[in-house]
Amino acid sequence: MRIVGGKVVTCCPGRNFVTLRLETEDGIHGLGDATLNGRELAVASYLTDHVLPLLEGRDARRIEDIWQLLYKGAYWRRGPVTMTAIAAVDTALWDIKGKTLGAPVYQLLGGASRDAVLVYGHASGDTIDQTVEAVGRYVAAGYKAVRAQCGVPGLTKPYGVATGEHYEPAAPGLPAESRWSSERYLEVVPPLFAELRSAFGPGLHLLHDVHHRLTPIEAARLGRALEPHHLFWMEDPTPAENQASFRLIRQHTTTPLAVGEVFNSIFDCQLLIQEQLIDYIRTTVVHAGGISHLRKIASLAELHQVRTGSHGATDLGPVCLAAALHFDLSVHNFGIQEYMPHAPETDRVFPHAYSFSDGVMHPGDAPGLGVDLDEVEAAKYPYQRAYLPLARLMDGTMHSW
Ligand code: KDG
Ligand code: MG
Repeated sequence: MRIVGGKVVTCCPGRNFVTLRLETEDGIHGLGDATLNGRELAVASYLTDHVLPLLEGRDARRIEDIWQLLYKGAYWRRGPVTMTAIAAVDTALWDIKGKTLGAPVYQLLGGASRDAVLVYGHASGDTIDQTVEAVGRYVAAGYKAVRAQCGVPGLTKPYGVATGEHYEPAAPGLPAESRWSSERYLEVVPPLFAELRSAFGPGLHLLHDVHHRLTPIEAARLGRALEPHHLFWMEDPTPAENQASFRLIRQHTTTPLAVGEVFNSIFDCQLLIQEQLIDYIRTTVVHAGGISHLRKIASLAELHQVRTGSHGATDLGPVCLAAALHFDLSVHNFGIQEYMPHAPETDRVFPHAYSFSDGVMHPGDAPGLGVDLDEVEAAKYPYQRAYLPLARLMDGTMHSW
């Protein structure tokens, strides 16, 4: 079954998405998400200019071989742009294989390991009281796990606090700048989770994203302060380029740790997993080389009792969400899936079989991934340049956003 063509569709139905569509000689097509927030056109060009010419005429059934061709054959290995492009091809090929065999992708990955996929939603507020109310709305909507982010007095636009109903950090135009103080932040988070635990009792899973802002010793202090409120996880407590820095955090706290949404290969998390420095690995399909590579990460993690907790913010397109759900349903050491519903116009561009109900999701049983791309609808929403914000310390020093 030869690949006879492909194209990259870039659109902005509420936010930017880049989607790869591969065509085979027998008329079956497959989709892959290729969205890299704030750097979308780099991946679109990588695919159009450098990858599609290599795929023409190749056998679409040889998913692993094509993966290795694109990885080893580029000579320049890894990196978010390369790995997002490879992920898009890999995902599209799994979609094609599922459609060809008339089976949902999770059946090809070994079948369901569970009934459905536990997801967590995003609640936030400017104050602790508002955040408690927001978490209450998620509980009322059926969520069994909720991430809570709260405003910090004296800081404008801290990470994760929504201005509307849903949090969307990328904004049209050039990047907005915000100021950051770890000292002020560290005063707010422990009382927030004390309030949440007393309001909702022990049954609700509570999560928090530090978003790479703390030093290892500050993160250790926060983890320890949060221990009485038994979080499901504390995410990205410090930047993880230096994986060994997690040893210090781990020595000082039993709060579970989740890391990896910015990772793009198994080598980014090898030490974190092998030394059991984390509890959840957050790599996801679109940024970590597709379903094929994510399964290898999950297999390494399984050996060390690390579970998966894939990234699932709105900048991961519906094709990635579907692929993540097939992966989550099938992999043995699944932990949780992040879920932020997309805008209604996004859902119109990407009709899909996946569904949410009572705190869990299911990818559906349509052949392949169960997502389509309505190109007529997509054409109504042309790409708009948008960036993630920047963060500086109170004295103006550039910090991690
Ligand atoms: O594009 C960046 C977002 O996906 C990221 O900031 C969201 O940290 C995030 C999360 O945990 O969803
Ligand atoms: Mg995060």
